[in-house]
Amino acid sequence: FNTPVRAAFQKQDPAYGFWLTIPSAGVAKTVLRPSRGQFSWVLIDAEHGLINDTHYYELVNAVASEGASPIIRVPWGEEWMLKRALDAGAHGIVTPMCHSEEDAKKIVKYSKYPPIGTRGYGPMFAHSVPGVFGAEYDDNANDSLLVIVQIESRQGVECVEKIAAVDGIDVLFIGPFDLAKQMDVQRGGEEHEAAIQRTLKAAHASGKKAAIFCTNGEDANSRRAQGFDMISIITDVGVLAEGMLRELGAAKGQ
Ligand code: 3PY
Repeated sequence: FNTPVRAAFQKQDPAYGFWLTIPSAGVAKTVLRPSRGQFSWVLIDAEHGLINDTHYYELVNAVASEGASPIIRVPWGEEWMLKRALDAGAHGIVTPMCHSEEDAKKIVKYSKYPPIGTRGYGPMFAHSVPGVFGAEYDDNANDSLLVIVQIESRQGVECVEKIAAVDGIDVLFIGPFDLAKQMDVQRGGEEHEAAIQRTLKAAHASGKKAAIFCTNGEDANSRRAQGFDMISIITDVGVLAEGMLRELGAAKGQ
C-alpha cells in the first residue's frame, strides 16, 4: 500500500506536516479537513506532547481518515514503545536521539517483522485504519511503514553518513532545538546550520529522505528551498498561542 506521505515522496513534492501535541482527534480533523490533501502527514507527539499510547488509535484514525499519514513519535526507541505505536496503525514512527549506526539498526530491527526484524505480531487495530491497511497490512508493513530517526546530537551528526546508510532507515529527521542544546551551540548559528546541512546531504547521498521541524511557514519555506523532503510547519499549540495573541492585538487596535 501507498501511504499519503510515501505518495508525496514519489511525486517529489515536499511532504508538509504539522505537530500534534494535544490528544484530540477534533484538533487534527479541524486542521486537516479544510486543507485536505495539502498536508501529507501529521506527527503525533508522544515524546513531549500530552499524548500517550491510549490516545494513539483514535488519533491515527482521525488523521488517516482525512487523507494524511499519521506518524507517531514515541517517547524513546524502546521495542515495546515502537510496537504499540505501529500496532495502533501508524504509517511510520519517529524515534528521538539517534546517536549512532547501532542505534539506527536497533530501531529498524524493532520496527520490522521477521525475518528482517523482531517486531511482535498483533496489529489488531492497524488492520482497520482507513484507506491503506486491511488485509494487505501483513504483507506490506515492512516495506511501507516509514522508519524515521531523529538526528539531534553532536554524536549523531558526527556519524550521520553511517546512520543514513543503514538499510531500512527511510528518513533522517532533524530536531533543531535539541540539536542546538545537545551541541551547546546557538540555534541558527554557523555550527548549528552546518550540522543541519551535513544531515541533509548525508540523507540524500544514501537515497534517503531528510525531514526537519520548523516553527512557522517562513522557516518551512526556506527549508523547502534547501531541498528538505518532509517539513513540519508548526505545532498545534504554536498556532493557538500565536493566533490568539495576534487577534488580541487586533482587538486592542495594535
Ligand atoms: C527538536 O527541535 O528538538 C525536535 O525534536 C522537534 O520537537
